[in-house]
This record gives sequence, structure tokens and C-alpha cells, in this order.
Amino acid sequence: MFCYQCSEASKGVGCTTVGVCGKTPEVAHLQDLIIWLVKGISYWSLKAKEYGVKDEEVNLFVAEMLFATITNVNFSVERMVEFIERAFELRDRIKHKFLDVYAQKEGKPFDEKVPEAAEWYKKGGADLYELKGMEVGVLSDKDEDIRSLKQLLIYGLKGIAAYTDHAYILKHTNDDILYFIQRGLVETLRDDITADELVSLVLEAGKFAVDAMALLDKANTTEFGNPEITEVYTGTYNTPAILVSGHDLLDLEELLKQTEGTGIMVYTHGEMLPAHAYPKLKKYKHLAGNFGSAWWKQTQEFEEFGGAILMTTNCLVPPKGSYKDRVFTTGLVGFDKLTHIPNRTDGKPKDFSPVIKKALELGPIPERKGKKLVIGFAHNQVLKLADKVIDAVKSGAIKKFVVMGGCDGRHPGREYYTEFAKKLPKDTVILTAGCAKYRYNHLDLGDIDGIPRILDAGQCNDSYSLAVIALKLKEALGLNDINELPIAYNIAWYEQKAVAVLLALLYLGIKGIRLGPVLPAFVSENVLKVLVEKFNIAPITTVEEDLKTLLA
Ligand code: FS2
Ligand code: SF4
Repeated sequence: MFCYQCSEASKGVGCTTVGVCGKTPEVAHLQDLIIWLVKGISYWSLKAKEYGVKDEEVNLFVAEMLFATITNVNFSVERMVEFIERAFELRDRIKHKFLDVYAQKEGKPFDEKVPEAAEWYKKGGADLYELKGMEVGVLSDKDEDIRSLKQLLIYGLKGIAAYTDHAYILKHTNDDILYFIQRGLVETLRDDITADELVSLVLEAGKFAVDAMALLDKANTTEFGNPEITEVYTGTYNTPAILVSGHDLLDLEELLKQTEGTGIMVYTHGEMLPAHAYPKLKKYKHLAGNFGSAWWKQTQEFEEFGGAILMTTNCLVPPKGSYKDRVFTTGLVGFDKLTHIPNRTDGKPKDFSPVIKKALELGPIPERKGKKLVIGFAHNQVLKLADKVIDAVKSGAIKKFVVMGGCDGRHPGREYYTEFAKKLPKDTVILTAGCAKYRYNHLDLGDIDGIPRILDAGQCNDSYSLAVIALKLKEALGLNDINELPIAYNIAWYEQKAVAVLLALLYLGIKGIRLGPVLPAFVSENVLKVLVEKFNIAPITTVEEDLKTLLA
């Protein structure tokens, strides 16, 4: 296997024997095959589009497969094999739709040379698929820089696909995004593609990352209302309980409906924390609080929790035997031998009764004292406070905002973010989104004239909110360039959604981003040079040095 898509790539180069995340070589190879097959599906789908033929299921499937191969989403061999076989079926379907319409309109059969990914077919099992996956993985591109740019593009597309899929689940759609994903994928099949062509695709991916986050923001706020300032309790009560993790708000809502009146309290974990700020979710009295912190602490926190656990999206850490029987997966998440809650059919909600049954069987969890976290600072709420914020900037009470969004992770170097937050001067405000916040959201950093010094906009996709806030501030302060704002960017990344967020920031013209805890292993020296020249991106150094540069 060779995988270098996340910040934990072994030795800063790539995982070759088993993933640091726990991904087995078998799953890695099957995922490589899936990515290759969806390139082939995209080839036919784009051809069909030229002749006015669209297959929505095919389009969404491509996005789902990109999402399913993001770090810590799906570790299941069984599910990978299902995905591969579904890919064959859908590829065939869209191919024949195209061939028919082509023959009809052109009066002759289609006879162009077709890429292997659009044709290869062998019916077999995991072993056979693995062999092909080994051939078509990341290292099949020999030129280091071309490989680096192709993978940077694919990882950005994975993030875009994940956010778009969330929006589609809520029935908010945008075909342009799905077709851009396909175009990007097909371009990576080309052996003759140049570095310049790839750089422009990567930058274009930034635009679509903004569009995808905007679409999801629209979907979430239309369905669940605009997040509002909310206090969230971090303790637990002595009742049966379910802990919900991941990013899928509809799963949470359906679970809340199905647990009403059962005596079960529902808690959020990791990226589900922002759910408490949505009016349509916070109205449920048994949405009791937030337990634990970021994804990587789950082996300890899930064990401790004591109740049932539902993983709606990444980040799943391979569960320990001690609590495995009370973890449930749903959506694209998968792990062999865990109970999986199937998708919605016929417009009906998912059936969470196995999770509910488990929570009741397990009985009351221990009562624990907690504190209060204040969340809900997405764009609509912050813009309501705009006058106050702008006055504080003009008076000099707020000297600088520091965007510290992104991901958290196990890397010991991430202590940097806690130290950085602690050492920020008292006239600075942290703008955050994503699970990166768990490095500092328990710190009591106080407020500036009533404005909390940590403004938490929500999940990683709510980085979009931070961009909206920045653009509004720019307008209100009468500035010409987003880089003239008193905002510095110190971004922590882990997986491929953060790659999409980063590309979005670059597309918005933001310069001088500090990136940590390490630079991506998939960025080659030459590609890094381009990023430095164009955008002045730099790795984090020490807290002291970076405070000096970023606050200058
Ligand atoms: Fe954190 Fe993991 Fe949000 Fe990332 S929960 S690193 O997937 O998506 O952020
Ligand atoms: Fe390694 Fe990250 Fe790939 Fe997992 S996702 S195999 S940790 S590079």
C-alpha cells in the first residue's frame, strides 16, 4: 500500500505497511481501485452530459465514493467490495446511456479510444480487486510533481465531495459542483497533463470548495435554522445515553425524534458539538450536552462514556474490543463487524432502533460534572453583533482576529495550538471551526467588551462562515483587499476536508496562511515552491516566532 493523504502519513512520507489511522493494506488497495473506477464513471458521465444525458444517482455515487475514501470514514473490506461492484453497475449504466444517445445523434457507433478506468472489468472478490488496486494507486504516476498536483486535486475533490454529499442528503443540490468533481477526476487520468494545467485545476477546486461549503451552509440553515449563541453542558446525567459523532445533522435529528420520551439522553461528540446551536435541534430537551473532545480521543472517551455510540461520518478510530459492541455506524462510515444502520428508503427516516435498544439495555451511564461551552458564532449570529465587533476593531479593543480552524489530531506537535491560544494577547479574538477547537475551547480566555475571545462558527465546513464574516468586515471597514483585514490565519489540518478548506481560502485570495502541525507529505518541493510564491503559505514554527509574525 501507499497512502499519504492525511497529516499522519508515516514518517512524513506515506503509510506503506499499515495506516497510522488503522487502514489495512487490503482496504487501501480497494480504495485505490474505487478512486480509479469513479474516474472511469466520470469519463462516461461527462460524455453523456455533452449529449444532454444526466444520471443523478451516478453523479452522487462519484461524490459518495470520494467521501467514503476520506481518512477515518470506512475501514470495511466488505463495504469496499460492495462499492466496487456498484461502481461496475453504474459505470455500465451511464456508459450505455451515452452510447445509445451518441449513436442516435451521430448516426454511427462511438469509436474513440477509451481510458482503461472506463473499461476494466473483472468479476471477483476482494483479492482480485486488491491486485488491480495495487496497479492503479497513487504511485502509478511516476513524476513526483505531477503526482503531487494530481493528489492535491483529488484530496481537495474528496473534501468538496463530502460537503456536497451532506447538502444532497438535505436535498440541496448543485450539479455544477458534481460535474466539476468529475472533470477533475478525468483530468487526473491523463498522462500528458502539464503541471500548469493541474495548478489551474487545483485553484479552480478552491472555487468549488467555497460553493460546496456555501451549499451546505444553505442546506443546514434552511433545514435547522441559523445557529445562535448557545451554552452547552459538558457533563452527563445518570440516564441511558447515546453519544453521536460525525457531521450529519439529519441523522442526529432523526435520532432525537426517535428517542423522545424513551428516557435516553443524547450527547454530541467531536464535530457534532455545533448541532446544539441550531434552533430546530436545540429544542429537544434530551439533547443533553457534549461529551469528550476531538475524534482521536475516542478510544478513551467512548470506553468511558458507557452508553451507545453512533458514528455518522468521520472520524472513526478502529474501535477497541471493550466497547465495540456498542458502536454503530451509518451513512458512508464502515467497520467490519460493527452494526450498520442502513440508509433511508422511500423517503422514510433511518431506523435507529438498534442503537436505542442498545442504550436501554446498557442502562444509566454515570453522572459527571461538566462545564459550559459557548458556541453558535456562525455568520448570521456574528453579523448580528457586527456593530459591536466593528466598534471594538475601530477603538483598538480588538487588535487582531486569528483564524485557527481545521482539524485536531494525535500528533504531539498539536500542543502548539493550545500554547498559541494561551499566549495570544488579550486584545485578540480566535475565530474557529472544525475539531481543531478542542485544543483550546476549554480554556477560559474571557471576552472583549462582551465579545468572547473564542468565536466558534461550527464544524469544519463552517469555515465558510469565517469567510463570510471576513468579507463582511472588509466591506464594513471599507478595505480593498481581504489581506488588509486585521485577520491572521493559523490553520491546523488533518484530513482531506481540510485540504478543500485550504483551497477555498486560497481561492478567496488569502495570503500568508500558517499551516501545521506538518506540511502535507503529498506536496512535493516544487509544488510547495508554487504555493509559497503565489500565496506565501508557510509551515508553523514555534509559538513565539509565529505570534510575532502573525500579529505583526
Ligand atoms: Fe475533525 Fe475529522 Fe471536520 Fe475533519 S472530525 S478531522 O474529519 O472533518 O474536522
Ligand atoms: Fe496513513 Fe493517513 Fe493514509 Fe491512514 S489516511 S493510511 S494515516 S496517510
